Amino acid sequence: MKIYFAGSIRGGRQDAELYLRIIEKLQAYGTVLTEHVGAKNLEESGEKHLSEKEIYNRDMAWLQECDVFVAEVTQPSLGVGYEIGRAITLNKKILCLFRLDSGKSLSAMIAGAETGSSSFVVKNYKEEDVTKILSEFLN
Ligand code: 6IA
Repeated sequence: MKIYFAGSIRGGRQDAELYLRIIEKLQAYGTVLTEHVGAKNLEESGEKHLSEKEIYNRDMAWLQECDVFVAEVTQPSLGVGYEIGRAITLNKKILCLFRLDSGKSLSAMIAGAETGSSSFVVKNYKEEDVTKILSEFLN
């Protein structure tokens, strides 16, 4: 299974370590195409050598290629919102994870996009629930 994981980069890296822990759990189900999203130091992960265009084109190719799309949406990010919109158009199976205890409120454009079917799921979660949520969504 090819998994596209989305998380904030320029929107703010406060949750980067959490992204890495989610990515490690996702790797039990298949290949995470976007491993760098959880990298402690993105500059060291090689992203620095790519132009904006190269990053965009590569990410869009991965988005087309993926079987499932998982986003951690607590830290607002233009890029993640854009990727979710594109993933919907591509009819991908989508899981958005939002931490209620963050004190933030999720954009209505994500919370309201839920279809009620298994193809677009928004979960208010705590980190201890991630294993169970991923198992329900991916199995
Ligand atoms: O707007 P944001 O930067 O927060 O958008 C984050 C989302 O867009 C992630 O889910 C990524 O899939 C994608 N994305 C945005 N920027 C990059 C990137 N730049 N590399 C890979 N994916 C990206 C690296 C720049 C770095 C040297 C700071």
